[in-house]
Amino acid sequence: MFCYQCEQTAHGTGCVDRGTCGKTAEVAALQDVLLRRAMGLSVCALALARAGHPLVALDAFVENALFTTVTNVNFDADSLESLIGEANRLLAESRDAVGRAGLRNALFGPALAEGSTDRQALLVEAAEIGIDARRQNAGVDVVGLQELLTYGIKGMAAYAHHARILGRHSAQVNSFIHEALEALAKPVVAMDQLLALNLRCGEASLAVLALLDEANTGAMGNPEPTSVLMGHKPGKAILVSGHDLRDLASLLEQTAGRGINVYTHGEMLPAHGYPELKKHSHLVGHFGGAWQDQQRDFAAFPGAILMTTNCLMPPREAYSGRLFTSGVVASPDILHAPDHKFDAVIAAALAAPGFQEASPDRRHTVGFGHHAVTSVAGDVVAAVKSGALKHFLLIGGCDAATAGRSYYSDLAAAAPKDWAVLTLGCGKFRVIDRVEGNIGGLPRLLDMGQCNDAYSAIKVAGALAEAFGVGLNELPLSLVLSWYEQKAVTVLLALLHLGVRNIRIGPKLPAFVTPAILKVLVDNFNVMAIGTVEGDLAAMGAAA
Ligand code: FSO
Ligand code: SF4
Repeated sequence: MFCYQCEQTAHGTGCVDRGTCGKTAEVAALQDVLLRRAMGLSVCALALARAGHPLVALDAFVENALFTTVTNVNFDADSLESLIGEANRLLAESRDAVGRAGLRNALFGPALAEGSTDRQALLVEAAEIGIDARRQNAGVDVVGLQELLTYGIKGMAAYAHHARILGRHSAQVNSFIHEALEALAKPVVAMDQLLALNLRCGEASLAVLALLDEANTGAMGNPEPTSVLMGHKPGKAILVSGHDLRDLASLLEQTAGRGINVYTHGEMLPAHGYPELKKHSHLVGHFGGAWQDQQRDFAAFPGAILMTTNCLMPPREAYSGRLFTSGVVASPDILHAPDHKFDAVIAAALAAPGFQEASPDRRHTVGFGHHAVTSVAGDVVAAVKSGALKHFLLIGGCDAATAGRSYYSDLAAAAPKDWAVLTLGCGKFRVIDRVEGNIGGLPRLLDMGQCNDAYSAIKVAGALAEAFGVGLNELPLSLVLSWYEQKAVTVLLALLHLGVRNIRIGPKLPAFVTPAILKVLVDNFNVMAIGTVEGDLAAMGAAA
């Protein structure tokens, strides 16, 4: 195997025997093959679409296949093998449709794959298409750009999946995913073409963030500032982690009146701000920290646990019997709750002891999405004009266990008292409790939501730029992002598409960003690695 798609890649260069995430070489290989099948399906879909016969039936499958290969989503070889079987079937059907349309000549590479499901044959195929083999043929820079695009569309697919289960999809988003996969199916593509595709991926990424915002707020209402208990109450309990609001909504409905309290974990914390979720009085609080704390948090949680998306870690025995996955998440020997039906989760919660006592009443306020913030835009603009509010500092993205991430906590704590701190993604757990006080009636810390709610930050920045009559880069706004997995790539590409400059990224730069790729990012966008807290704050303040 060779995988360097996330920040915790071994030695900062690549996982080769087994993933730091726990992914086995076999699972990595099957994920590579599944991605290759998705490329084949996209070649077919585009051949038909260009001839005026769109094959939209493939869109959802391709999204799910890509999402399945995101870090910490699927550790289960058997489920990957059955997805590959389904892909083979869809590919054969699609090829037939292409043939019937007289377009067989448009097919190439992975679209022509015969598609075995024999495990050994799949492992051999994986070795031929993997990053190692491709780097030998095309070089590290081309493959680096191919992978940047791959990770961009993996994140897009995850967000598109969430939007789709809430009833929204976008032809623009799906056709870009197909187009990117078609380009990735070609053995060699020129660097400048790959660069252009990556920038276009930013445009499509912005579209998918907007789509998911529409889906979430359409189904759940606009988030509103809400004080959340960061602890627990006595009683039976279910903990819901991941990003899938639809799963949480279904679980809340199915547990109504059952005497079970529901808690959020990790990236589910912002759910408390949505009117359609917070209306359930048994959604009582948030338990634990970010995803990388789950082995400690889940072991300490005396109820059932539902993991709706990444980031899943290999489960510990202490809680594996009361852990459930849903959606595209899978892990060997962990029960899966299909189709938003949670009877087994509820039974496990009732069988577990639950909390005996109440925790201290620690609180955190969520719900500062673009709707809430722009509705007080007048106050914010007045605070800036009066000099009470000097700077906006966005500290967010995805968190992980790797060293160097205390930078984000220290940065938040050291930010001047006349700076507002915006946060989002699971990176927020680094800044919660580090920023106190209010400016102009607003709290200094504004929690905007999940990682996809970077869209809210973009909307707010756009509204401020308009109010002050300046461009985004002229605002007193600094972006300091933490990255871990592929959704962070999607968000970064969306920001670059908007022309946002001077973004700081850490705790270290991705392994797939070669010096040549970094040079392009620096020359065009002045993207930079995080430095020291003091140095970065001084530079941000001076640039304001
Ligand atoms: Fe975090 Fe995981 Fe939301 Fe990521 S929970 S790391 S960017 O999946 O998606 O922020
Ligand atoms: Fe390694 Fe990350 Fe790939 Fe897992 S997802 S194998 S940790 S690079």
